[in-house]
Amino acid sequence: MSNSDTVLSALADGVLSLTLNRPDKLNAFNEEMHLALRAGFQHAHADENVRAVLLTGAGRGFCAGQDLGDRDPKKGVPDLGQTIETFYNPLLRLIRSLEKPVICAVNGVAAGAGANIAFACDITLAARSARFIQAFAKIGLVPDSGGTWSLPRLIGEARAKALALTAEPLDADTAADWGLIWRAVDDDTLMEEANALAKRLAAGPTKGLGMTKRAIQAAATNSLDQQLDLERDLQREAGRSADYAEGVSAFLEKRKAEFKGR
Ligand code: LHQ
Repeated sequence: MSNSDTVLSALADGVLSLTLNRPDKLNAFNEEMHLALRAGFQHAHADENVRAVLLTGAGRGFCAGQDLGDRDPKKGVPDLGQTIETFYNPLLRLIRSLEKPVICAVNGVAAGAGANIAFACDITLAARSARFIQAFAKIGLVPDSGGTWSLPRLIGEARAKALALTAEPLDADTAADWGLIWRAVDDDTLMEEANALAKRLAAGPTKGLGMTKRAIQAAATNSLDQQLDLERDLQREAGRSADYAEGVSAFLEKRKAEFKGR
């Protein structure tokens, strides 16, 4: 994994905690942080000891999107498509294709790509004081990091367009009411709740949870017939897993299941 201190990384109880760590810039992405976060998610893909990921930010912000200091137009016309292709799109694909739960704890403001990365995670909690801002409109850009895909799917076109065109901040409670995130919680309990959730999921039947994630994501583009076929195929695979055998045995023996993630 990366040695950069722009992303703090720790593995405990099957949870890989990745903490964006440029607090003086509200954890805006520079190239080093991009590479470090990517390395963290690549590690999560490769290491079977990682059974859940918890993404959060250090300091008072979650992530303010791209570091605009790195993209000063006075230094020449930039190719932002290249930035997207090189950094954001691979990150989004790593998060969505990871067949393990990704929990996001939004500890403060999430702006631009920072907001849309939070929406791409599987279960997103936010501190009640956090705000989500589609800041792109303020600087003449288009929502990226999957925002134009996830926003209309999660909250419908009317709300998606209003957020994206106005760049008005959305508070955490409303984000939860609208279904953009799972839950808004009191600021001082956010990390406790997020850690407990991540730990619980990391002790779960990882293979089955991963396939559940895959199936729900596939529903965005599948017909009902395709989805029914996918459920059949995934259930066949899940039924062959050691965790299924353990889950059923534990139920019949009236004891707690000890899942191994296999
Ligand atoms: C920042 C940033 C920041 C640098 C706060 N950069 N320093 C993809 C492809 C390529 C290029 C473009 O972008 C993208 C995707 C994107 O993400 S585009 C959207 C980029 N992000 C933004 O436009 C958000 C810019 N930030 C803000 O609007 C505000 O900072 C928010 C609303 C996030 C927070 O406001 P406040 O709570 O009032 O904090 P602040 O503005 O005072 O920021 C604190 C510090 O963080 C400050 O530095 P300073 O040295 O003055 O204390 C800011 O300059 C710095 N900072 N965001 N993106």
